Amino acid sequence: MCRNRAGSALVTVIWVIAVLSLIVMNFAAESKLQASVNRHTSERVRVNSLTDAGRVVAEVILTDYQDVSEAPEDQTLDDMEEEFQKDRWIQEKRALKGSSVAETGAIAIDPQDPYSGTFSVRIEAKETKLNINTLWSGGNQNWLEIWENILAACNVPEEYWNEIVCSWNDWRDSDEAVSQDLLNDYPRGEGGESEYYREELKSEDGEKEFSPCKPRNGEISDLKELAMVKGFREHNGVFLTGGVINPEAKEEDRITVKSLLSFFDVIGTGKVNVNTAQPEILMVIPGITDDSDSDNDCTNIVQAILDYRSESSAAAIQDSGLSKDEDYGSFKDFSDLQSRIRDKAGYEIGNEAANYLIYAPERFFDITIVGSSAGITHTVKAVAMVQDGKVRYIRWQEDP
Ligand SMILES: [Ca+2]
Repeated sequence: MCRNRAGSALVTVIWVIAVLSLIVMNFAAESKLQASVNRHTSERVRVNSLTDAGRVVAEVILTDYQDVSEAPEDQTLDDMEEEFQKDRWIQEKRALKGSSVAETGAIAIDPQDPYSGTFSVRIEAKETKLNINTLWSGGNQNWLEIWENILAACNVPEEYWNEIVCSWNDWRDSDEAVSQDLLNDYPRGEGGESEYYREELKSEDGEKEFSPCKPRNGEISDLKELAMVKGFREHNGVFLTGGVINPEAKEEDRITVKSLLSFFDVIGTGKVNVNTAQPEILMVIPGITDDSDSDNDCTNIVQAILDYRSESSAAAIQDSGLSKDEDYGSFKDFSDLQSRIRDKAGYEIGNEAANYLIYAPERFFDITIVGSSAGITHTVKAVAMVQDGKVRYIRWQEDP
């Protein structure tokens, strides 16, 4: 009896010790974890302040980039240094004004301290591409012509055209009627509505599977969504990204397409800024593009636009006897564009182009800010609007 009691006391003591040591072990593990959480939190706070710094730089560039002058041709290193001392972001402002894109590269917060972290900023003007949400049967009048121009410019074989355009139209329109033969000059093909997307589908090569989904039946807010759309699903989405559609074919039979995505945006009026858009975008605009009824060559028209809108070609234009003030620089409006290209270069821009062009300085910008410290990266993707010298954000995504 007595022995039994002593035995059970011993068992109790052993249990208490076991429980206590478990608690101690847990406590030790937790404080170790807490230390690592603290470290992570402080790094996190640091990268957040890096992206904050990037946001401030983006706003500094955006607020007055329109006012900077082009760099003088005979600028010396000393001049550049002097400019840089006056305005740290002069190069980025010029780049944004001249080519619609500004990139800072990685900037160290404290160049003396390698652990202080870096941030980088990239700004790209919007309205230099076409808003795809406007290119459907309820949108722009010449939407089919624009699609044909883009598909041709990307070298997409004609057998795919009708299916791509019908599928996009069905994804975008609110009804459930399957589009057919929108581009009836080309081989048949059709779009797809809910019925098509109801089941899991395999891509042509049987590799990629598409989960059941529903067509958007409205505006899309991210171009990535196009990868789900019938027509764009072909050949693993190569029409969107660009590349070879038949890599298995012999080299001479391979077909390379350009990225359709490079023509599109999801924000904007559906018009592009004639003063900043890239030549390949201008070439697909109705009225500028090749027209078989006239002798116009869109390459020449677009070249003339690029020559006239650029201040750096002023010298060449002056050599041709035109006065500097009125003949180069940004186009003010459609009649300015039409008359300068007609009178000075001898090419005709069709009136329909007026529906697709804007002339004012950009208002919308894509901004990407990356902060990086001790292996932790924080990315912000934003869309900003600039009005009356103020920057407002219409979209803000952290670590998208
Ligand atoms: Ca639909």
